[in-house]
Amino acid sequence: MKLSFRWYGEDDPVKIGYIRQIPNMQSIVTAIYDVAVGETWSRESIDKLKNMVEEAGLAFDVIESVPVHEDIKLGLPSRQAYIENYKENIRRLAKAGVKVICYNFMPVFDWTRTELNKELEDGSTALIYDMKQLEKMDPLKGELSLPGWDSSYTKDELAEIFEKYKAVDEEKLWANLEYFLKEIIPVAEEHNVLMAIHPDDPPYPIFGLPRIITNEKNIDRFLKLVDSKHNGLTLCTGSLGSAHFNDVVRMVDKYSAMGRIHFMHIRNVKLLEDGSFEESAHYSPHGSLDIVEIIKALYKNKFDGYIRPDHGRMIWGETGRPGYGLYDRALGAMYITGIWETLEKTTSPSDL
Ligand code: CS2
Ligand code: MN
Repeated sequence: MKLSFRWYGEDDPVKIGYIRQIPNMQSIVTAIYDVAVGETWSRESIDKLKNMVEEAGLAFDVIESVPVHEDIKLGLPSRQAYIENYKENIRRLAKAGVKVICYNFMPVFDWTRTELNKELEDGSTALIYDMKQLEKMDPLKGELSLPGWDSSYTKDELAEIFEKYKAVDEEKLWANLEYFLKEIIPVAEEHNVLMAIHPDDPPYPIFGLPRIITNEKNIDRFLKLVDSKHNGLTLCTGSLGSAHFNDVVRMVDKYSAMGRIHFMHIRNVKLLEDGSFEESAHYSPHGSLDIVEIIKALYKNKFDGYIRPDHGRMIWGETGRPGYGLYDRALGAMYITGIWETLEKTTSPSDL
């Protein structure tokens, strides 16, 4: 496995030099943030980013994300131009040495939470998702906006997009995803880039919009749409693990054995009975996921892709981007490394 860390570029309050100081850290996971969704990324800005990462002594080999334009998800005639741009981004990133591109296919909204600073028992704060709160949320009204969302839409534009999604049910979304994959995966194959779709977070429809990368049955279907290693997964334990119906250890074992996981997001969540959840420390006893069993499954299958600690809590008075402070993610990185080192020193993959 190769340990990596998400960095939001020069404006990130977490300095890249600090990331470098985390033991065993190898790669930076980043993106170009000042280009509108669907446009091409300039070669100059890709090279500039690559240089910053490499000057810090880290590798520039994972991009999260190259976002997918809404017209592609909606299957509109205008999608073709955006797909061509997407292919061009794959080519340009491959040329800069990128090995894995993470993306998602969630209509309109990326990860969704109901509170970003919930104080936990120990005084740390975390992102939470409360079922009852969510039922009361209406993204078309009020000022609601989350850091994972594309904030470039006005309320009127958002209302228009919702209107367009009325014609897109789950089957239509599958068809649009298949069309997209059949266009881009051959380009990824040619340039030796591994595409890695991120599951929907949380893994079920919200606000009446369809979501399909949600459970084992659907991920099986996804992998068959284009049966190529280059059509792979970002397996986000926290996203899949925030629903009772997903057995995350089983999914990690199954898909890593198939060689289809290229990128792991390791996050723990405390899942409550009604489906609400709190993001927790990575340490297994603090959440509902058994991180040791998850890493064992990867080790057993000789996983050699990238792992990054996903969202962390805010601890030790840190302020910053929700979920993306330095300290708790650094603790997560060391926890992952510690489990991996223990396995390497005590266990052979074939014993598992
Ligand atoms: C990330 C996602 O912060 C997160 O939870 O895992 O925002 C992720 O970057 C996207 O869904 C991938 O396209
Ligand atoms: Mn994730």
